[in-house]
Amino acid sequence: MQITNPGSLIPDPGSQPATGAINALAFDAYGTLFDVFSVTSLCEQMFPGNGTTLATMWRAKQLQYTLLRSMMDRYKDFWQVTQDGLVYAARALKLDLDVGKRTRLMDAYMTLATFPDVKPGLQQLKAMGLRLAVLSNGEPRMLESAARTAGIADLLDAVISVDEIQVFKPSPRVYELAATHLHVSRGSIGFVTSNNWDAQGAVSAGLTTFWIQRAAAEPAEELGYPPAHVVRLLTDLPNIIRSF
Ligand code: LAC
Repeated sequence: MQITNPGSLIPDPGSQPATGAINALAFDAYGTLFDVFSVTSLCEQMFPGNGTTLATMWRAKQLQYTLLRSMMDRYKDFWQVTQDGLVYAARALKLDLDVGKRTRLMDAYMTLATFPDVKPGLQQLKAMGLRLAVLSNGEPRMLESAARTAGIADLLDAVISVDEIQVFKPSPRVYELAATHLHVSRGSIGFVTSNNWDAQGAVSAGLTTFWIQRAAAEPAEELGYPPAHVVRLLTDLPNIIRSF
């Protein structure tokens, strides 16, 4: 017997699972549907010359804190982790983040801009009869607010947050939630994300996965579970799904 994934308790899918019809799609939120860097202009307005650096470090710290907290088994929700990342980034850059500025920047996270392909892509997929959901690290109120602002709330059958299991992606437990909430078999779900580490987490957990490579120059992560399906836009998905 060949041991393909020593040390892991989850079965190794080896490559993408055999694909049948896709009946439901679960989407990552931040970076996939909502543009986390739409806060950059507000960062720049508050801290001229530092907007891009602050927004970039803020996002990096936010993600790092999700990973650290999952490893420490010390969950705090994504709102808190996002705020902690902002406070750290401002301190590291020696920026004076008073309570008023912190509140305005955090509020901006509730109403992030949506990528232009998102609404038309979701509309086309919905018209094909697919069940659609968000599956995100986000805290439920943050996700619902961003979805409402984007005008996509009515297109979604479920907004699934890691909050109910108190562990962040890429824990395999998170990817299990999609089948449970959408009442479909795991094999008929497609997971869609622009975060390559998230895509590899989903492949490792056994999901058929689509990577939206939003930046052409972005390389795939070296994690060993590359998604087989790579697209540039949400609107590329209907044709691919039809071919399954
Ligand atoms: C999310 C982050 C990982 O929405 O983008 O889950």
